[in-house]
Amino acid sequence: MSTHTTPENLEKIIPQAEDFLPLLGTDYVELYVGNAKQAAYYYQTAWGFEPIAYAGLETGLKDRVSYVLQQDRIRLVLTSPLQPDGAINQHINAHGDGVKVVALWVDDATKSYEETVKRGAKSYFEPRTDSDQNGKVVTSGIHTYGETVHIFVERKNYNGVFLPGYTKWTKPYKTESTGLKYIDHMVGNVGWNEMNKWCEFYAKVMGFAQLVSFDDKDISTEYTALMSKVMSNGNGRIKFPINEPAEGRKKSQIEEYIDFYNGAGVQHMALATDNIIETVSSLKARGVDFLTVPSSYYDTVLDRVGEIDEELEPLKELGILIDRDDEGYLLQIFTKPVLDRPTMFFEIIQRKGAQSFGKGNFKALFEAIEREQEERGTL
Ligand code: TYF
Ligand code: FE
Repeated sequence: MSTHTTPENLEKIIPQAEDFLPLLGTDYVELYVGNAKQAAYYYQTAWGFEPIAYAGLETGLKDRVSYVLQQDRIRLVLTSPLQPDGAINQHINAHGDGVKVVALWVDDATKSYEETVKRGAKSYFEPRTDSDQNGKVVTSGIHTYGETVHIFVERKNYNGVFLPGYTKWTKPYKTESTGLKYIDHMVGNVGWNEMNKWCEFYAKVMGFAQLVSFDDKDISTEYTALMSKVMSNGNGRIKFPINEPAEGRKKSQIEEYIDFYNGAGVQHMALATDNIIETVSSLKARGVDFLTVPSSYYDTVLDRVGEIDEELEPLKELGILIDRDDEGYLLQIFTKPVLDRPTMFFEIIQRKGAQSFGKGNFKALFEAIEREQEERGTL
């Protein structure tokens, strides 16, 4: 690990006055999927997201449908095409289900567009204003790695359910939340030797700073390797680690992703909880599959991380991993891929002071991923 800067320090290093792209948070994450109705059911039932908004045939759309679900500050949009051809079909054809849009909540979507395009961002769409009886929303978009895009959302003059064009959507049964609060970080996998290019994009075009860097020495197992740098925006609310494959004795998990996703894309979303034991117990009870580490991990973990508030037994039972840095500790666990392709997965994270990413768990985690790769015959 070469540098470690906390979000608090970052605010000092990058004075707000110089932040040309102030980001208020993640506005939503949109996935293009083959069957949005069933994906919405999965995120509602298994993950505890609540139905919020809908757009489709009933609202006048002819070619696509979108469902919006929310849990605390996490908002997901699931979009499917209703006709052959077009950008959504092409995206699904190339990648399978996956994240198309990482939307960022801003105060000024026009300025966000101008400042980033001026610095070299490739335009996805120019600022546009949409309105309905609830007010108006300004959006604009730029491209990032692969076919993924960032949309800037300015909603200060809007009080509708989601965006103009969407109608309120409810279901006759109530979803029990699983205690997920916000998106802690979103990780991109990029191709061979592309990590630095995309980190520079986040630095130069979006004004992000590098928080941490991991090289293949930090994170290689006996077989596979990867490299990773964590980029963060000025106020530390948005953290985007970028991974690239590294040469190892066998196929890197990042290469496996790139092969199956057919290019760069979002690898995992880390969702934060205040009570990881309850959250993971409830996700497991609803059928979400997690990676497991050998029980021997728990024989020595407390020697490594020291005292923690939680009892070790339930953590061991659930397979939750623990790591510590100089600011505190964190608890984390990773799902298996949530799609048929070994592409996207989720991380559940509870931070107890630590602002790092679980470096002490990398080896155990990557070995768990390799066991899955082995079963798939893709190692
Ligand atoms: O986001 C992170 O950096 C951690 C660790 O393929 C990680 O969650 C890094 C790479 C990877 C899986 C997990
Ligand atoms: Fe992560």
